[in-house]
Amino acid sequence: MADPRVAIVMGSQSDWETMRGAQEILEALAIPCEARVLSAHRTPDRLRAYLEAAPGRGIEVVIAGAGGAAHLAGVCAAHTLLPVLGVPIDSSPLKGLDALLATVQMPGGIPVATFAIGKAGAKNAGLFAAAILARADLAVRERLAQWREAQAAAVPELPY
Ligand code: RP5
Repeated sequence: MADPRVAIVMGSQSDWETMRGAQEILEALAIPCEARVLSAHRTPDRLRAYLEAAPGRGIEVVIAGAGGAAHLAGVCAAHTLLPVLGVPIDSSPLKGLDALLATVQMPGGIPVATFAIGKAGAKNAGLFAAAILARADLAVRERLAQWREAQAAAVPELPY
């Protein structure tokens, strides 16, 4: 298998059901990726070591999904210059609104690109990672264009 170009990290195994949406889209676009459970508060040392090694392993984009007081994406961004795409997860009693605010409201200086709460956010983060790679990778750009065309073709014109 090719070396992963996109890292999908999440705070808990319970986030996988949502974050697999990012993996599915990257697989559909033939972009190698890997998924890891790395918590900003439960496994901070493991998270830091992973991020520090990521660029040297060929990782170009980090997708970070977390719920609750979701500091994972911000902590990822603090430890790497790679673009970090944050996905708020609706795993808490506040149904992801807490995670959305925690992820999107980064103080100036350490940016996190924040996506929609839940599965749509995970899917779009995967597509956005592909768009980043497509800037310098013609083959990815062509596959992304084909994917968009197929999506458009699958939308019926009539509502009934
Ligand atoms: C966050 O707490 C995780 O990202 C997850 O969304 C949430 C709940 O985690 P578990 O208690 O299910 O492990 O850190």
